[in-house]
Amino acid sequence: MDTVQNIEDYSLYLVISEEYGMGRSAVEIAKLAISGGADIIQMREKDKDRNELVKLACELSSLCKKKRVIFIVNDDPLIARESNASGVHLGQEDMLKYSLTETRDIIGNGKIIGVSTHSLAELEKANECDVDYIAYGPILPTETKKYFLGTKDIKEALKIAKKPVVFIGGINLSNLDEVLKQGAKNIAVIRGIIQAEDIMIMARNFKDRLIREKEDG
Ligand code: TZP
Ligand code: MG
Repeated sequence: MDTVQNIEDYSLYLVISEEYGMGRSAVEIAKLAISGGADIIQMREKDKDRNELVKLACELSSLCKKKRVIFIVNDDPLIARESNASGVHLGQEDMLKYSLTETRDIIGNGKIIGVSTHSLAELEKANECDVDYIAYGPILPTETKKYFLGTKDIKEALKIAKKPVVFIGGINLSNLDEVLKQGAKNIAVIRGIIQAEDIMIMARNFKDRLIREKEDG
């Protein structure tokens, strides 16, 4: 069995959707971001068929394994298992299709389950479930969602969370300080990194800032 791993504080979690990558492939984006210091890569592809998803997940999974980076598959525990990913990330609707019990049965005990939450009530519920981390957001305006919760929720979320929280939504290098000032320890990013001209340097800038926060508090 794989060793149990979970996300550590001050992790940089990159969510990859090729459609936002300005023509760059998910593998290319992942390689650059890992060179820059990304700790976790999630495959979040909404426009691919199952065969394409499995193929890409297997490629990303072996790349991440080589680089000792956590690899998470979005939406589908079966694809996470088929690609030997580190874990799976489920949205609130995904959990209607695969309960957390089924998901655990599919991916196994040594693997990571993360869930999306969009309110403090959802976060409190996730606290009591078999999940390893909780994503919370969108905390800032993002093109992906029609609303945002605001960075003031960060402190509140951390007060009640019993698992690592990853904050997501609209985070970029310019607002990262504000997000960290509110106490965030882990952040997840799509556009702020994958739309950078130089993905490696951008990932490195994010990671350096997280390391500084870890060292200086
Ligand atoms: N869940 C909440 S916000 C979001 C997801 C998947 C999108 C985050 O994308 P970006 O580009 O970092 O705002
Ligand atoms: Mg989903």
